Amino acid sequence: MEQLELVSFKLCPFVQRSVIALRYKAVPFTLTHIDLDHPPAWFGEISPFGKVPLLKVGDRAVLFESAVINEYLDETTPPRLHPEDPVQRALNRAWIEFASACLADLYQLTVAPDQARFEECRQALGAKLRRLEQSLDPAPYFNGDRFSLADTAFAPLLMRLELLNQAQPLYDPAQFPRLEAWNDALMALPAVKESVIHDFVKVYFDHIRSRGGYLAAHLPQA
Ligand SMILES: N[C@@H](CCC(=O)N[C@@H](CS)C(=O)NCC(=O)O)C(=O)O
Repeated sequence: MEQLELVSFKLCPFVQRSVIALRYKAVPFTLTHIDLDHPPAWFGEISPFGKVPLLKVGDRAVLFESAVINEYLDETTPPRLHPEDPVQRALNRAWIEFASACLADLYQLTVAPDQARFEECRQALGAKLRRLEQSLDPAPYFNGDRFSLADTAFAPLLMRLELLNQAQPLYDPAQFPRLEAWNDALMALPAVKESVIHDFVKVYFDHIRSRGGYLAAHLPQA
């Protein structure tokens, strides 16, 4: 198999999706972190959107977009994580898009400059989480017993939500019992636990603080 190099930013939830897939499949890869505030020149040359993740596949190609990268990984390395049934697979792809929209809301929430904007983002995210809670019944994973690419897409979101909610209440966990149980099942997996840097919480909170938004002032001191 060709060498795989994942180009990453330490806190990126989209990169984390691929790290989880790679670790779950026990596929060897290297991880190259870049600073997105000061990206190296080579990154601009190979990243069409100027975004991570990128997956370098030997000397053959540089793949971009987390959903595409994970589909490639799933087509080339066992075990198969996408469902076999085409309808289920299509639904999984659609919910992966939904997870990306939730991540966008969460990001906006972390950088909201004032309370009004913060509240707006909290409401938008809350509405999506309610939708997710009502539409799905993960038991224990998105598709039941079998861990899937949809789980790799939601795990980074659920991980950040729990961390932030412990620091500054954003929602009432009692209203999201299915998401809570799903999160517990995901966080128990080594592939998920080992998908972030060892000092993730500190680096994540420091990053939010460095953005100086409303949430920054409400996080506990490091
Ligand atoms: N749709 C992309 C989103 C990736 C994304 O937003 N990555 C962020 C980091 S978490 C990024 O590279 N941002 C840099 C920028 O927007 O300039 C994917 O799924 O891969």
